[in-house]
Order: sequence, then structure tokens, then C-alpha cells
Amino acid sequence: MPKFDELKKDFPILFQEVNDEPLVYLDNAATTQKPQAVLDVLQKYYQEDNANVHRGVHTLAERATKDYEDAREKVRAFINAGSTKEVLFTRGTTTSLNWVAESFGGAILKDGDEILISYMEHHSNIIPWQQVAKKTGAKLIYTNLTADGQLDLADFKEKLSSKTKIVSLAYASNVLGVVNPVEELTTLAHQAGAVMVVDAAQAVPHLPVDVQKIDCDFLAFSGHKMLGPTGIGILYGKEKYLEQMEPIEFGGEMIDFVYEDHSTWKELPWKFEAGTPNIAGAIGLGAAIDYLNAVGMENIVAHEQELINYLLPQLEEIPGLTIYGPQDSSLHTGVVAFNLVGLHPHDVATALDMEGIAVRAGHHCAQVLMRYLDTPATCRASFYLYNTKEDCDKLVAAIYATKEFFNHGTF
Ligand code: 7TS
Repeated sequence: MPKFDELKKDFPILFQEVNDEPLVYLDNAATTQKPQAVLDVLQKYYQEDNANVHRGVHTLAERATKDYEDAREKVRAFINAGSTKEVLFTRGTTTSLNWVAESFGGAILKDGDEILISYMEHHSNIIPWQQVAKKTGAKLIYTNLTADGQLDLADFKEKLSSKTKIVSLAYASNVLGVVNPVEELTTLAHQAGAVMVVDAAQAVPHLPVDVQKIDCDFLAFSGHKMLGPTGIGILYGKEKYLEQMEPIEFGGEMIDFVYEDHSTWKELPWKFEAGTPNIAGAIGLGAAIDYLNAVGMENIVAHEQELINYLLPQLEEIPGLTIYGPQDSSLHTGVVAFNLVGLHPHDVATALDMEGIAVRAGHHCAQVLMRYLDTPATCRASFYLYNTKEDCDKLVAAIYATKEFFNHGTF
């Protein structure tokens, strides 16, 4: 087991004061900080290797191409995809899900077909489906949640039918911290004849993910939520589906031959990657994966679990504090959404920021879920591998201080 208390030293950004207090960064569901190893790789790429990929024969171009494709192989191994043909570089989860909805959904969906999602989805796993539903006449169906914020499996089974052509679900919720049983859900989707899409933006950074074991057909995630740079993400897709899909974007890099009136595409995965890609981003993501592998994904799960087991009972004791999502810590990633009675979450987040603690307040790009929970917004603390029990203690103390301030006007 790595010494998690010592990992923080690898993240230079964490050593700063915010409002005269040491920064406690608890907004990891939004984006994570980058270790020096990732920063160094980005610097080295631009300082020593920068060139465009897949076109030049000169040494720098060959180096950049090799590093870019090596990063793809690192991603493949990290999620255990069968082949690098199944690993597409995108801008992030949002782009990945838009590609699946537009290219795959747009081609197969017909009037009367159904797309089954859930009430806990991020906007990125709702709106692309709304758009394709509008174009094709398909219907968007929502799976209910149980009272404690888990996916209601009975309701899922009831809504799944021969009309369901696509199921698209979050692996882990960005608000409730709940982890969905994606393997079981995939089996059920397949039994109904539907294709399974997994939004793994909050899962791949936090749990070991094996796409062949899950047997999902598509899986999307973002580099910036797993210690990598922004602007890079992944769409995993089974080769048989990617082969039949049309690219979304057209232009340089993705073509084989271009004639006056038609063109042919490169083979997978390049037929989807039009234009100059985010080369540095991909290489940075590769370095982030190296870092995560060195720590060990099983160890990261255990660490976040330990923090949540430590934090939840303390939060539950705070009078007037509501936690959203299951309080059974075994179902949690390091994401906890909460509200303090009588206080707006933005006021709470601002008060916590005064104590150097960064949390997110708002609807967390999950307005449908907020409506379902009957709250306009929540605060959300989200933990990662560099967070410690001391960070939990500081959060709890700052919440008490916030309550005190709003009740009696002093910090
Ligand atoms: N899906 C889930 C479950 C997410 O949590 C997010 C981002 C996305 C998709 C979109 O990822 P992107 O990298 O393409 O933006 N979630 C959040 C969040 O919870 N706070 O800020 C971004």
C-alpha cells in the first residue's frame, strides 16, 4: 500500500494558501490536479519533441507520433480494451458521448425506439440523447432512483424492453457518489437486445475498469479527471460498432484518399480523429496513467473508501446537514453532496473557501437529478488520492464554523 499521506508532495499546486489558509482541494469530481510527472512530460513534449503526428517523416514527427500512439496503448491497457483500434482520442467525455449519440444513435434509431438512461445522469449523458431522439423520433426514458439515491434495478428491468435500442448510464454518479453495477446492467441491456454505453467519467479515475469484463459496447471518460490535462478524453467502442460508424468530423488526418467528389477513410482508430489532435494532451494522459498505475487502482479505491468511511459518520452527526445519496459507505466513490438547512449551498461554498476549502456548489450539471431530489442545488466535496483524513477533519471543522457564522455572525 503506498503512503497516501506522502502523495500530496507530487502535486505542486496543492502547496498554496487560499484566503490565508492552506488549500484543501475537494473539487476533484470537477477536475483533478496534475502531478509533477505529468507537468514534466508536457514541458518535455513542447520543449523537445513538438511536431505534428502521422504526417512527417522527420525525426521530431516520428518521436511525436510514437509518443502519441504509445499513449493510446497505455489507455488500452488501463481499461483492458482488446485493441488500440477501439481507443479513440476525443476532447473528453462530453465529446465521446456526443459521437456515440450522433454517429451510432443517429444511424440505428428509428421512430418509436427507446433510449434508456437514468435520473442521475450528467447533462453530457442526457442532452446528446435528447438531440438524437428529436432527429429520429426515438423516446428518451429515465430509470428511477431508490429513496437513498441508487439506481432502481427493478424499475430499470421494467423499463427495459425490445423497444430499448440503447442504454446509457453513469458508472459512478458525479453527485451521489454511488457506483452502479454496470456489469449486471450491461448483461440486462444485452439480453433485451440493446447496446450499452457507459459514462465512466467518475469511474475510470477512481476504480479499476475493465471494458472486456463489463462487456459494454461504448465507454467514455476524461483525462482531466484522472490527473491528466484538459481537452483530452477517450471513447472506447467495440470494433464491430466503430467499423460500421461514420466519422463525425471530416478533414485532414482521417482520410485515406480524397477525390473530387468523394473520399475514403483511414482505418480505425484514425478515421475518427480529424485534424491535428491534442498530441500533448494524449501524451500527458499517458503520463497520468503511469502515475495511477504506480499507485495502483485497487489502492486508490481502498484509500477513497477509507476517507469516506471516516468522513460520513462525522457529517451525519452535524445537525441540519442533509447528505444526498447512499450513506452505506461501501457504495461510495469519494463524492459527497450535502446541504445545510436554511443556507444556500453557494453561501456555504463561499464560507468554506474562506477557510481554504475548495468544494463545488450548484447543480453539478445534473439539473434533472436536482429536480428529482427536489433541491435546486447542493454543496459537493469530492476526494482523490492526494486527500487525507486531515482534509476530512478540516472540512468538518469548517462546516461547523460556517454554521456558527451564519447563526451568530463570527468565524
Ligand atoms: N459525465 C459525468 C458523470 C461527469 O461527472 C462529467 C463532468 C461529464 C460526464 C463531462 O465530462 P467533461 O470532461 O466532458 O466535462 N463532471 C463535472 C462535475 O461534476 N463538475 O464539473 C464537471
